[in-house]
Amino acid sequence: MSSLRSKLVRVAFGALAGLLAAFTALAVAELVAGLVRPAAGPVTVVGGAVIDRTPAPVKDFAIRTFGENDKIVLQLGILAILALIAIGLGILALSHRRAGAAGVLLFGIVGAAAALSRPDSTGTGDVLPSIAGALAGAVALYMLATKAAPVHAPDGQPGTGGWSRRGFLAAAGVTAVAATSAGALGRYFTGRQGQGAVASRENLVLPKPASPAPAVPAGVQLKVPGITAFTTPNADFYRVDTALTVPKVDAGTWRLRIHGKGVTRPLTYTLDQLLARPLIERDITLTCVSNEVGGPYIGNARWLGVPLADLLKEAGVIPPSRGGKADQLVARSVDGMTLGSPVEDVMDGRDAMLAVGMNGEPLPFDHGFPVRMLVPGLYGYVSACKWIEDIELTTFDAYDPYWVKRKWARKAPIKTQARIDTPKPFARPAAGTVTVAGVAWAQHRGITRVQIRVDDGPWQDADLAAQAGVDTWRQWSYRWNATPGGHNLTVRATDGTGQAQTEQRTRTIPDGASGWHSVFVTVP
Ligand SMILES: Nc1nc2c(c(=O)[nH]1)N[C@H]1C(S)=C(S)[C@@H](COP(=O)(O)O)O[C@H]1N2
Ligand SMILES: [Mo]
Repeated sequence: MSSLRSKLVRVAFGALAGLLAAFTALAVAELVAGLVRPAAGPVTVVGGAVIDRTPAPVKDFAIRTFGENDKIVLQLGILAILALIAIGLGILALSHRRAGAAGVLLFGIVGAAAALSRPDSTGTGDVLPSIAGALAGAVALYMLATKAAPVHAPDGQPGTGGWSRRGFLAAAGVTAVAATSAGALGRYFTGRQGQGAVASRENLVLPKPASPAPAVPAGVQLKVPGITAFTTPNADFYRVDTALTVPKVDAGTWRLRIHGKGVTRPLTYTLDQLLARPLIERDITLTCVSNEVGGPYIGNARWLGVPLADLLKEAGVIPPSRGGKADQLVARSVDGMTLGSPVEDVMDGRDAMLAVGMNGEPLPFDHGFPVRMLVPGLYGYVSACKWIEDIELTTFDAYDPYWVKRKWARKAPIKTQARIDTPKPFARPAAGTVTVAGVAWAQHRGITRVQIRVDDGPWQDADLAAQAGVDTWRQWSYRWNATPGGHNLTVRATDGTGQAQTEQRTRTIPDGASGWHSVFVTVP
């Protein structure tokens, strides 16, 4: 056998040893996480730590480019980098076993540090998966590298291809099987913990609202092909959060604590206690501050929930305008996310709520089961805490929540926006009457006017669909007499205070994108 070929085979085996060691490390970490803390799996904590440190423009780019797949892309990226490093360590271990194994251990330390840095870290339990995984991976690499070491002839001369391929492959096989079993067992434990939550959701019967949603006027939904549905089905509702694994909270053990500055009666609620209260049902449109002009991160649902202002009043909270000391309400989720809303907005009579139902069913896990917060008129990151478990009254001076620490605005009311849903950009509608249509929103102020401009022509009033309420988006349409050629269609809205939507384009950071949406079409 040529020695070059035998060298290549050894390098390939080194790479395989490295990959198997990494696989073992991840699988054992998965097993330990499954036993102690599912949210502390190695890829989850490293991914989470990456998200925490991602600069806002990059995060925005990722959301825009990969949309709701951003987290899958991130996890695949982490795994790809890990695989490359593992291959390198495996080849290194062929000549320097100890160094290779030490390299694997180093990754355990990185993983442990990432776990501790997560906002939902609870301490030592979080570092165990990474440390245990790294130890197992280091042992596996050391052992496999030993098997791949040349067998020396009795006279001290390296034997020609004398190391035992068969011995290596047998060890590799045993490692692979053991690691796969550990990983599968870990998945099983994690899954079993989620099952309690799944069952608690399936068994949850939502009470009837004491205050049902006001009847929606018949004309809220235009019959224009291509226009967004007035009510967004749960399965289509946009999702934006930092959670790499969606928290699966058991409704039976869930608690909500209300405490902090000016709270004279700190209280802890169970879900049953909340459900026993008079519930309200409202149509509310939720929007993400990361939504670009014309973007998709907006949805409208019928929410069922507990009026939040009532709970706060019972706890003794007084709004700042009546002398209350706390001006910021910080909501905290089970995964450590923090969101801050003005106490004044929450208590000014709008339908701020702790939602338990979404379009007639318990909240989907993706959207915050068992309870999330909603404040009509505010972007999601300053109001819509999913998987909420704690409400703390404080001040804007005293505390900056998660996104505010990352340069987003402390206060962020939703900006007036209009979006053209049809025709689509670069569509080729036939000459003659073309229906231009879409949605406009200015939550808690309402939409009173939408105008369309063709090229540089005059602004023309669009026809407004019926308005369900000031907290929802409103559909509009415009019959355009399309003439051959390329045309730019631009839309702008006016809110219920009479304020016209600004033309000035801004970025999403720090407090939401502004500017007019336009679409270019060609009439053949
Ligand atoms: N726990 C938690 N709640 C959260 C977030 C999050 O990352 N974690 N993201 C917020 C943001 S930025 C938005 S826009 C809304 C999105 O809610 P949705 O995913 O149900 O559409 O949830 C908010 N609540
Ligand atoms: Mo958001």
